[in-house]
Amino acid sequence: MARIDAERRDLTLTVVVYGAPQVGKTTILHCIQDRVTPEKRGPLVPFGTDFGVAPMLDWLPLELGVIGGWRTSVNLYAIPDQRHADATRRLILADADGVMFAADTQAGRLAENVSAMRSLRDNLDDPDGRSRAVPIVYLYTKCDLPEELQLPREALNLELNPSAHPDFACSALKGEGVLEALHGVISIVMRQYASQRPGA
Ligand SMILES: Nc1nc2c(ncn2[C@@H]2O[C@H](COP(=O)(O)OP(=O)(O)O)[C@@H](O)[C@H]2O)c(=O)[nH]1
Ligand SMILES: [Mg+2]
Repeated sequence: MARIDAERRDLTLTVVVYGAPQVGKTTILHCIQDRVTPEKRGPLVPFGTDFGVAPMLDWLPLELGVIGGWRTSVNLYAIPDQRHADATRRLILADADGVMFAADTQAGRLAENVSAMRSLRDNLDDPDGRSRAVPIVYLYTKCDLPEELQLPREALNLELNPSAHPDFACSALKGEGVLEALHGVISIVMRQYASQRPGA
């Protein structure tokens, strides 16, 4: 949940990029890092690189400036759908104000995307099984690849996004669609906060 300092009007959000291994989560964070002026972001930090496995998470802190009168920062995390990161992802997802679900558009990766979506839902449930409605947007990644390798957006939405949350075609390598998706999820989170704290 967001950390709020009402006196100083500081708001710190947690946004998670979640998805199967190799969908491009770390590349998405690099893409955002490259496009934000250096004084508005920290370094990209990978955590848990021991044991020769992929990092348990990447962390990128961002300063968004003043939004609706609040000085707003974001802790952006990339978390893999991988067993070795189980405890970490539960902890961070429990704190998430918004999620960017990254799904690889390649047809051959559909099963992994579906499995990552299921584990996201499980991990967002609280311990007594109630699901938590966290704002979510979908990033359909690697849209720079040849068309014949990719599933159409409609097919991906049918399998992964039946509730029709906002979706964005993106290429983190080319820098397309990523900032739009980040902006999309933060706008939804900020609208939600404004409606929960009218007049704040
Ligand atoms: N063609 C293409 N390849 C990408 C894109 N984003 C990531 N990749 C590649 O996909 C692989 C996995 O990327 P990475 O960011 O490490 O995935 P992660 O495991 O989800 O963090 C790497 O070889 C990247 O270069 C993209 O937008 N287009
Ligand atoms: Mg990674």
